[in-house]
Parts: sequence; structure tokens; C-alpha cells
Amino acid sequence: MLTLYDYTAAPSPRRARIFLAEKNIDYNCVQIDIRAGEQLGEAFKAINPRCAVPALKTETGEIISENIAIASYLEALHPTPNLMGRTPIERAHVLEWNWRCEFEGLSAIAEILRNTAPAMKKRAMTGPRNVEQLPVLAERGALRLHYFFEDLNAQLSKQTYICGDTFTLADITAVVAMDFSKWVKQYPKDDLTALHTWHTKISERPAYKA
Ligand SMILES: N[C@@H](CCC(=O)N[C@@H](CS)C(=O)NCC(=O)O)C(=O)O
Repeated sequence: MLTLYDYTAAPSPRRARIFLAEKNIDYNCVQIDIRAGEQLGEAFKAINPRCAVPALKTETGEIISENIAIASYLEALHPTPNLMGRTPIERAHVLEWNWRCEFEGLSAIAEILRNTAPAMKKRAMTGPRNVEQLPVLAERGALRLHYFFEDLNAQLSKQTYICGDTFTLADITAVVAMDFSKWVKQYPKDDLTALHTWHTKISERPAYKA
């Protein structure tokens, strides 16, 4: 059976959990308490030297870190339901939007949180090395995030899901980013109606609760 190294409250492992739930794949779950610093301890470092969750242990004992790598692996093993595009151009668009949701959404929020939260002093970046906070980056993070919400709203004004008429990995990353934005008290403006309608629709999927 697969094992997911997880931390329930954190956004990145939630992406992997939703993907697994959408695919209806069974797995064991091991909680790594990142609030207590367990990801930096020797036991977890031996599993994932990059000291981050999620990490997935395959049935043959290999470790995969990074959501995109975990999703690609699971999509190849369990192609149905398709979550990463069927044709070359669909796949390209899913990866394009997934990257944008990760970089312009999740990273922008992390830029705010990790550079301001007192509990993240010296932990401005994930990984085994400590990095000092640069509080000035929070302002830029908020700006980036709101540009992202605007672009996402424009995309969703044209179609039901981010990459067309089917739910994909890009929707998972985007919904996790939108929910994570509450952590830093940033909310998409009320007039981004396509974005809010899409969020309601996604939150009705059973996997949303994973
Ligand atoms: N790009 C990575 C991001 C992983 C990541 O940043 N995980 C966070 C939890 S959301 C973590 O493990 N943080 C540990 C820390 O803050 O030291 C992925 O998508 O898998």
C-alpha cells in the first residue's frame, strides 16, 4: 500500500490528499507534525531530506516528494478518472495552470506567511536550511496574490473549470490556494464572481474534504 507523509492542517499535503481521493486510491497516512518541527528531525530527514510534506512512499519503497511528481506518478498508475489532461495540448494546459496556481497563488501566500509569522522566524523557506524572514516581501506577496485571483477569475469566466469543462489537477491546486489565502487574511474581491461560483462548485465535491 502507498504511504502518504502528511500534516492535516497544511495546504501542500492537502493537494495530494484531494488528488488521491479524486482517484479513489487507498493509502496509509503518517502525520509529520510540522508545527513541532518533526520535518527537521533525523527520522523524517532519512525519509525526505528536503524536510517537507507531502512525500509519498510507493509500494516498492521509493519516496516521491513534490506534489507535481506525486500527481504524475499516480496519474500514470491510475489513469481513471483523468486529472491531468488526455491530449498533449490538454496536458500542457493542465501543467501550465497548475504551475501558475502554485507559483502565483501558493507561493505568493507563503511569501506573506513565512516572512511575517513569528512562529516562522528563520523559517522563511521550507527545507533543511534556516532562512531569515524579509517582512517587506509580504506586501509584494499580497499584490501577486490579488493579480492571481483576477487572472483566475478571467479564466473561469470563460469555462466551468480552469482547463475547460473537466475538473483537473489545476482546480485542486487553485482551491487549496484560495483556502490557504485565509491564513494570511487575504480574500478575493466579491466582484470576482466566476471565481466564487467555481469555489462553491469545487467545495461540493466529496474529495474537497480530504
Ligand atoms: N512544492 C512542494 C511544497 C511542499 C511544502 O512547502 N510543504 C510544507 C507544508 S505546506 C512543509 O512541509 N513545510 C515544512 C516547513 O515549513 O519546514 C509541494 O508541492 O510538494
